[in-house]
Amino acid sequence: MTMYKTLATAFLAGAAMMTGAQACEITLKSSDTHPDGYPTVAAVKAMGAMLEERTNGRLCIEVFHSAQLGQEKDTIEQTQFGVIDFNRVSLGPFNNIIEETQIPSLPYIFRSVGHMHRVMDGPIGDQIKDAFSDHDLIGLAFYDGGSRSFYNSDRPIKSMADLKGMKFRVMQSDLFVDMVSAVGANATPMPYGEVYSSIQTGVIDGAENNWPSYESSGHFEVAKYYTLDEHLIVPEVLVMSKRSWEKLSPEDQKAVRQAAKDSVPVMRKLWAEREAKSEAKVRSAGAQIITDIDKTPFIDAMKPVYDKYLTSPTLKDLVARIQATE
Ligand code: GTR
Repeated sequence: MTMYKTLATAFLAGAAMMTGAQACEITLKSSDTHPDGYPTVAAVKAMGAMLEERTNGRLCIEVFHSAQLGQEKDTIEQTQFGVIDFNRVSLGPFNNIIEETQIPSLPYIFRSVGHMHRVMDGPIGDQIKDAFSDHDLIGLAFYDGGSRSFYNSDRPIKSMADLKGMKFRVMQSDLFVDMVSAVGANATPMPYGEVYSSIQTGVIDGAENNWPSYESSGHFEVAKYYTLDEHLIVPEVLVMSKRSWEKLSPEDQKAVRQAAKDSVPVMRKLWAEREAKSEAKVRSAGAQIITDIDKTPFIDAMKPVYDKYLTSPTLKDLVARIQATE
C-alpha cells in the first residue's frame, strides 16, 4: 500500500467514526411522523445512543423524522415488510389490524395519564405488546401521547351539542370514526400530514390531538378553538419489524429490548416538559382554550363504541382489568 493510500484509509476510518452512523456495523432505520426535537424522536435517538454504546457500535439507529419515510399507515406496512426497521407510531393506526390495540384507544378508558402508565407498564401492556407478533412486528415500548381533545377553526365548543354536524379529521381507525359519530359530528379519516391544509381549505372543520401535536403541526394557526374534553389517552408505541428482529442475535435482541425499555423514562420526562411548552406557545399565539367543559355527556355518548368493539371475551377481559386497575 502506498503512503497516500494508507493515509486516505486512516482518514476515512476516522471520518466514519466521527459521523457516528457510518462507524456502525448495522444501522437500523426508524420512522417518525414528528419533527426533530419532538419527544418521540428524541426518545428513539436516546435509545439508539444507548444501543450503540452497549453493543460497542455494532447496532445503531438512524431516526428519519418529519414523515421522511411516509405517513404512518404506509410506514407500518413498510415495517411489516422489513423495509423500515423501527417505527414510532400512535396505537390508533394499528386499530384496524391488531384488535388488542383498540382497547387502550377506547375513549375515556383511562382515568388519567398515571392510570395509563400503571396499566401499560404491567401485564396488560405486555399482552398488548405481544399481540404485535402475529402481525410481523415486535412491540417494544409504549410512550406517552398525553390526552387528545377536539380543536376547530369555526367556534368554541362548550358542550357536546356544539359539535353537531362539524367535520373532524381522525386517525385512520374505524373506532375513531365511530367515536366522533357518537358525539354527533362527522369523521374524516386521513393521514396526519394532510390535516393542516385540509383545515385551511375548509375540507374539514378541525381535528383532535394532544398539546405537542396541536402545536408542532401548526394546527393551532388554522384551528384556534381547542376544547379540553380529553376523550382519548392513547399511548404511542415503538415497534420493530419482525424481519429485522429475526436477523439479530439473541444477545442483540436483548440489547434492543432493554434500550427500548430504558428510553421510556427519558421520553416521559421530555413529554411533560414539551406539553407545558406547547401549551404556553399556543396560548400566547392566541389559541382559545376551553377548559370549562362537562365531560359526562361525552363519556355517556361514547359508551356505545365499547359495545361495538368489545367483540370477544379477550377484549372484554382487557377492559375489565383496566377498569379494575387502581
Ligand atoms: C400524534 C401522534 C402521531 C400521530 C398523530 C395523528 O399525537 O404522536 O403518531 O398518530 O397524532 O393524529 O395522526
